[in-house]
Amino acid sequence: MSRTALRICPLCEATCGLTLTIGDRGEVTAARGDRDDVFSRGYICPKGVAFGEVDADPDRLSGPLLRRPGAAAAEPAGWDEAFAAVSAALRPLTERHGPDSVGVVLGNPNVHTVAGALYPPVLLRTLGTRNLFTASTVDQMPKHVSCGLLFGDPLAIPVPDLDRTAHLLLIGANPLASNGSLCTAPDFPGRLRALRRRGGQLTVVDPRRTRTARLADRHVAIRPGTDALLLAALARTLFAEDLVRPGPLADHLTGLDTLREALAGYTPESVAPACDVPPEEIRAMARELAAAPAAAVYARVGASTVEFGTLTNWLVDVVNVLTGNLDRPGGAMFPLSATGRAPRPAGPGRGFSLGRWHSRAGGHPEVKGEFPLAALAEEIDTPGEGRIRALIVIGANPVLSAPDGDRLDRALAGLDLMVSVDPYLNETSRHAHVVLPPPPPSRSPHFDFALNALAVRNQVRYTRPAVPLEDGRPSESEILARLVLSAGGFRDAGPEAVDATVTDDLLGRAAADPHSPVHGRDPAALAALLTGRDGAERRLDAMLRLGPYGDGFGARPDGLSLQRLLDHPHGIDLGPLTPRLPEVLRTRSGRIELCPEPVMRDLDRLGRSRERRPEGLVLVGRRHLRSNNSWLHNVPVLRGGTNRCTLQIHPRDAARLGLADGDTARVRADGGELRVPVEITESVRTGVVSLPHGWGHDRPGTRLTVAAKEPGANVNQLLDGTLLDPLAGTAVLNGFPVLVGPAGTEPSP
Ligand SMILES: Nc1nc2c(c(=O)[nH]1)N[C@H]1C(S)=C(S)[C@@H](COP(=O)(O)OP(=O)(O)OC[C@H]3O[C@@H](n4cnc5c(=O)[nH]c(N)nc54)[C@H](O)[C@@H]3O)O[C@H]1N2
Ligand SMILES: Nc1nc2c(c(=O)[nH]1)N[C@H]1C(S)=C(S)[C@@H](COP(=O)(O)OP(=O)(O)OC[C@H]3O[C@@H](n4cnc5c(=O)[nH]c(N)nc54)[C@H](O)[C@@H]3O)O[C@H]1N2
Ligand code: SF4
Ligand SMILES: [Mo]
Repeated sequence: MSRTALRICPLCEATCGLTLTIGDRGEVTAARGDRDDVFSRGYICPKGVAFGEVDADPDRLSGPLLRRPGAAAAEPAGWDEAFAAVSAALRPLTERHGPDSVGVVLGNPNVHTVAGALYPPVLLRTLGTRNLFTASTVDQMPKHVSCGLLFGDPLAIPVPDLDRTAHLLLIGANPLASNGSLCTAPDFPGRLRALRRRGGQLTVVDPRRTRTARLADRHVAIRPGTDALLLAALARTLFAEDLVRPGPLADHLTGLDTLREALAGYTPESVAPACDVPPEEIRAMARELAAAPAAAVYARVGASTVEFGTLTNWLVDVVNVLTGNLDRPGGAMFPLSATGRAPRPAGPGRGFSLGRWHSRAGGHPEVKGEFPLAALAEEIDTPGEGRIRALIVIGANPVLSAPDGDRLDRALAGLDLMVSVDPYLNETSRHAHVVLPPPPPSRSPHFDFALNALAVRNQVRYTRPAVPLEDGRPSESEILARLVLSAGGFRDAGPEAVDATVTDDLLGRAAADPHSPVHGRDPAALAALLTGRDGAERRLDAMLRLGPYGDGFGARPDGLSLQRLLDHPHGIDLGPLTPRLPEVLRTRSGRIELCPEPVMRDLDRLGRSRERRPEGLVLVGRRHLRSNNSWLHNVPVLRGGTNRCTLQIHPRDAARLGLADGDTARVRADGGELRVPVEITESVRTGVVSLPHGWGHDRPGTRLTVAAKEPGANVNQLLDGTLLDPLAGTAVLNGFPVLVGPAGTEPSP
């Protein structure tokens, strides 16, 4: 007899509620959209439909792998043996070489797991290392930096109020393939169509004519890497044409006059040649934004992993401010998540600083406590004291996702200890001495600690594991808690001690906080009130109850708690986004700081970039709806069709270079050379070629049976890791120069 179970989809940022059908043996036989889900209302995409296949991939590891001394490859081991091996290797290393000898790498799936939200902070505190690297520096770090500087909090990220806006200017994002990012919106495509239906306008800025661009009223096929110039000219036009209307925001701003002066030179004429966008079109875009009753500018990966990523993201919110659209319905608004910080009186905060310390080998400034992922290899392979000798990798595949995977691949092979928490033996985890595989998604709980803070509607949902764990198999939370123990934190204690310590700490701070609803209460008595089947659930309960909508442990009886969520399996709607200024601000001035000093310094570099006249080809990425970064190529139902690793090129460029459709092209850049099949298409503009990332599954020693059959090429091997946005340490993955030509000839620009 089959049954059904609810499960929030962990495969992208849209967080759709799914209804799974579970067979006798606990296998997922079908997945459909949960029509009663308060947020996703039944929406599902092909990846969600394939949940069962993703879940049951026979290449998923079912138990730990351990490389025993003298053995060439990792072999199956028991859980206790695997954790004992980690402790035995880790402690002598840190005692001898200090805490920074252990590096930590966190990848994208950590924003989609309960464990990834709850345990890495404790692990990092216990290790005491400054060598943290995450996928943020090949992704959204420029947004954290610009929001940190503007609003004083790198996590205060405004999202477009998609359902109420009248005008969306969407830059370097393709939600029809990605389903959205830093903007959690199940059925993003449907929400864009609804915008058009209610008479709103959609403008898309993208060098490719994507499916999203085809939906737009206006598609601007910009030259890659020049969006900051375009936005500077938009802002300048607003000033020049007296269209600046901050409205009520005016009370919460500093730097408006400085900004006007700083941008005065960015006339549409001065940026047009670099952007390849006519000055009149730039003026029209500015006027449309200013005229819309409510408008939002939103930019993502194609405007983040670029040379001026931080400036671009800063200008996005500058334009939102200048048009009065920040923090107003239909504009760009700050979500309020159920596990976020409860609102408190506004006032000056501690601000956000960059470069409080620097990396050992490359001297890179820390950003939000991290170093650039592009600099990981040099921290391992540059000899000397302080070098990374042990690495803990949680849900990351940097050999494919970061620049110069070949160098990182060699560096990983030289580590004294590498631990991977990963379901697959892939390009990165094949180097691990210990692989600790988390259970598949059907056996894991789901709560969106990170993504609810980026959602276009305030809502909260929790799903318990749809299928119980097999006996003896630890949850990912337990795996990470036991890693914390291996790092030496809690003498002889069990994994539950990790959660208890964090919870006691949280409740202790709340009880001491005069703004908290539990101020003055006994933390131990509060702890005794927590419910939940395990430490992770009790932590969730504590966060919900102390959060903005919480029951305050009885202070607000109808407020949220874990039990309330369990009583509402399809979720609880908390309403549309509401204005949060000035409470959300944490700058030292207590205002929006429009002209932060690091940004002002980088403006010169942007200004000078107008003088360059790029002639050769540049490369940009792309995503496919049935793919997800590097790790879904092993699922047969998600492969094939248009989901292929091809070099897209415009017919005119192809003819110029002597390339025919289906030919093998040679692509070369500073970091290396690749051979890939050519796909001639007018969907990329001239001067631009496009190659997706996450491919290159041809390294030996992996267990990716399906992916390895058609491995594709690793686009990031074209990069040598030196091209970074200096403010955010984020790798330039879009808009870098390449040489291209037919196989057997010298490639040319
Ligand atoms: N050229 C180019 N490069 C890019 C990008 C690009 O657009 N162009 N995009 C960048 C972006 S936006 C990102 S976010 C990064 C992503 O970079 P990564 O996070 O390094 O890459 P993923 O492919 O998401 O790899 C995630 C790893 O997690 C494992 N995994 C899957 N599910 C789970 C789970 O439940 N638990 C755990 N512990 N592990 C799991 C997978 O097997 C895989 O090894 O790539 C970046 N790289
Ligand atoms: N199906 C699927 N969904 C995913 C993922 C996936 O791999 N597959 N990955 C997930 C992750 S980790 C993330 S971060 C999100 C990313 O979500 P999105 O940001 O929507 O990602 P992309 O689809 O890569 O869209 C980036 C667009 O930027 C364009 N672009 C490139 N360079 C430039 C430029 O210089 N200027 C402008 N204006 N545009 C440029 C590209 O042509 C591309 O269309 O997607 C998430 N969802
Ligand atoms: S859109 Fe994203 S969250 Fe929704 S079903 Fe597809 S992969 Fe899952
Ligand atoms: Mo990402």
